[in-house]
Amino acid sequence: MIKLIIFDLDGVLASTSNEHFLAWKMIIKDKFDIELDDSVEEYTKGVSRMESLDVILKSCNLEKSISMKEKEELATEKNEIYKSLISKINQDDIYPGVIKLLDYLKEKNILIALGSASKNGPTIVKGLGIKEYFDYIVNPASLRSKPHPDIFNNAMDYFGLSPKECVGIEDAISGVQAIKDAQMFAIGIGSIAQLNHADVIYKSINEIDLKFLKNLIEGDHGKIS
Ligand code: B16
Ligand code: MG
Repeated sequence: MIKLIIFDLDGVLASTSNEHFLAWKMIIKDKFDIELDDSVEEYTKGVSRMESLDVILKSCNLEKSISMKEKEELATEKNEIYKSLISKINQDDIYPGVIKLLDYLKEKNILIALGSASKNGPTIVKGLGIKEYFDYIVNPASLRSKPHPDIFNNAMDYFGLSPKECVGIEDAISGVQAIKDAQMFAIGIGSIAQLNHADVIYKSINEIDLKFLKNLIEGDHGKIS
């Protein structure tokens, strides 16, 4: 019996993963005149701001030439750009199907948590107008980033539940790994090629089959679409 669903934010509830990477692209172009390759984006998803920066600097062969102080400045500036890119975020930015799914879970008395690596998570769900749906928002500040399971375990522990009672929904390879390492059921949102460790994969949240979800919630994990 499932009692808690833990949602990732960027790339699951809204397209804010695009703004994260756009902000990185802008700052790397501005500071180093380098065009960041789009293929790097996947490796920045679900990981913290500083870890994303490490991935990016490595992809540009810059990791050895930047001091810790410069890294902190770059990360701060990236966050300022990101915040300006999402400053007008509102209900129109919620992915199709999200509200229908949240309403369905509320109707079924399922607990809802936000399990995002983003320190901007609370501001974003407020801007999207969906903050009231969440029974708990994980504070990622002192937790290890995905692919470590800490963010998902934190939500589970808050409610005193076991992994079998929790489901995680993620768009990132690192996020699916984190859910599986927390020994929870993983719903992947995105491509089968990238998220093949998930227990079930949908192209978008709008495609999650509510009949399947009902079976999952009631304990029948066998019916995978
Ligand atoms: P911030 P998620 C993650 O959010 C993003 O996928 C990742 O690209 C970003 O670096 C991370 O949040 C930290 O975000 O700089 O706002 O603290 O996908 O776990 O919802
Ligand atoms: Mg994400």
